[in-house]
Amino acid sequence: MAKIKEVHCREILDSRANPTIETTIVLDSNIWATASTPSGTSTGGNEAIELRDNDEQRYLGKGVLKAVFNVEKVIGPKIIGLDPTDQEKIDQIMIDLDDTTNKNRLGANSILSCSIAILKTAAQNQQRHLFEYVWELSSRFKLPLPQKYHLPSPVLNLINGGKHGAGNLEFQEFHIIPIGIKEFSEQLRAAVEIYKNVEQVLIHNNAIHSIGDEGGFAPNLFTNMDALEVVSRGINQAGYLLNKDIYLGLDVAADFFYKNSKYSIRDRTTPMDTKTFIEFYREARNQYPLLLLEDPLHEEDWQGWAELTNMFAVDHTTLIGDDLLCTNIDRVKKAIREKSCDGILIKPNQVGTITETLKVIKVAQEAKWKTNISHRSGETNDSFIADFAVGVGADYVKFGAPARGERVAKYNRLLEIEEIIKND
Ligand code: 2PG
Ligand code: MG
Repeated sequence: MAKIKEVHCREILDSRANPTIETTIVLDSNIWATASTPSGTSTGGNEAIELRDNDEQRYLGKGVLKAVFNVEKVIGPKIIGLDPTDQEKIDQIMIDLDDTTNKNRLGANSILSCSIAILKTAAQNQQRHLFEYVWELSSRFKLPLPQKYHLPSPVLNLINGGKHGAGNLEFQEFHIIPIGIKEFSEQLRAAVEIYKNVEQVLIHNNAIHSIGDEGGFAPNLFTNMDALEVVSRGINQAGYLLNKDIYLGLDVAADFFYKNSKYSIRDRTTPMDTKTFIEFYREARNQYPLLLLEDPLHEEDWQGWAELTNMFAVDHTTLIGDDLLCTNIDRVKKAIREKSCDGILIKPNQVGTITETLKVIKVAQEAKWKTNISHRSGETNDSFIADFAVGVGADYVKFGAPARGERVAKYNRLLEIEEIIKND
């Protein structure tokens, strides 16, 4: 078996003009692969730490030269000579080297770029498709995989608010989920047609303001609920049926507008306590049934989460924990015990290694939760998470709007995987 021969790392840029890192691993068979790490902005309080230089003289403090150093000089020497198929062992070496609970010594960005690059070189060395290799790894980790490969349904973010949009909406993401359409390529086509129609609806209403971080429109509207109305009209205008072909979803990212134990949004004149905000959702669901509802409440509002999950179970709305869970196994186990949600957003950089990510997915799948593999708002053109989602048998993927290079790189890779699977 080939061994790791060289580990290189460099500072590159992400989609928001912030530096991030890219690691290249070379094997003694001269096979090599590169992986880069994304970066979030609406981050949960329990995420692993992304190491930045904080040197105001470079990139306004956002440089990542320390992380580059950690990959090349701290991690590199410890993993050179190792077998790249030994994912768990190598990830554990990095976890031990870091030796903190939140990766704040070496940085989750340093560690994750190595963890993914190792996986990619191993797959490449065996001349396997990346998703096939991830599937094998998932079986090694005893994930309850489906019978055969299937494409996850895309959750596409057409309107951006909160920290991602320069418009006036507090809710962060307004999704369409074309789950009523069978083939992935047709789901993507529908999403594009709806995206263009949503743009027309916004232009017609003089509401277009700008494009948000994830490629969706960032309008000024009277209320957050109006954005769901705009998306519904776009679906209709494009000739698709709401709640038959296309379903709606939200990432509320409620931490953003939670202050002094109250939720303040433009839909109501006064700030709401948890009980009143749950009532708001109760009314909203009659107008707009949702398939997925992510982070509807603050990440420490555990009691409220359990009440909402219970309330929405009858509607088959899945409550997805992102900031609530942070791909963190202890928080996931607590949420399973307390029935706080029934779905999880998976972001490898919230935890820092592939091994830890797979362990979290396993626990979530065993609890019969829905899994949604997600990009970050700051992305690169690395399409790894598309292969990863297929390889772990995920239900959904969330890669943003069907626009902008760093978003479509991932959707386009799923198109390719769909073709590979069909022809097999
Ligand atoms: C989210 C993500 C991705 P960020 O909240 O789900 O859409 O945003 O990467 O900024 O945390
Ligand atoms: Mg989120």
